Amino acid sequence: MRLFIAIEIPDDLKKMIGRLRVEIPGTRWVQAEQIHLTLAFLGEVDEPTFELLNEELGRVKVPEFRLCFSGVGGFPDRHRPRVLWVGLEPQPRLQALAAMVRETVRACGIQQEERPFSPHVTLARLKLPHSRQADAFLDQPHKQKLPPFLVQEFTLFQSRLTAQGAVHVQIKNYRLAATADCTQRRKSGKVGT
Ligand code: 3AM
Repeated sequence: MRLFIAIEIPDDLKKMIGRLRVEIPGTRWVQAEQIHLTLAFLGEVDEPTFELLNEELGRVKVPEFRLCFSGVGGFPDRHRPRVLWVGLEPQPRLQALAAMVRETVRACGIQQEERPFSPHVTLARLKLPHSRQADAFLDQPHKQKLPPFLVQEFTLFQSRLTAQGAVHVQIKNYRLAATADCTQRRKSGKVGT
């Protein structure tokens, strides 16, 4: 099974993010329903490792937290973008979650890249590295348009490679630890810390 671990984005936000799409030559946009925030990419995992991983991921306990989107950007950088993304405001609990997830994955014998975790939601992949339209897209202020959301779980996904591209299937959700501040705010209809 080809696996990765990510934070699922609420459906209404996926739709809003999907609407950031513009016409850029040589660009493959991520379909709105597939939009996610990757914590770790695992690649092919055999059945015994999967069983171990499933058990160990259940032990990852970070308190729930709120995520706020920041502006758009490009990898490797905005002047030569191969990937367009929308970033997230710094959130120590997100960094802690990604570090624990990656450590758990490593402890299960699955190699992880050494590059530091750089929180982003991939919007599109570009085959042509430079275009006026990509420049214009990256110059737009998207910051205020996306509301924050509460993260209460993370998800193990299978990525099935098909002729139409990768299809993501949820395998299992892992709950984060509830916090008094988030619970209180949920009751009052506000989004938590
Ligand atoms: O969410 P993003 O776009 O950062 O690029 C793939 C996507 O990340 C990444 O895993 C996420 C879910 O598909 N991915 C795919 N193949 C990869 C690989 N061989 C990979 N990341 C690292 N190494």
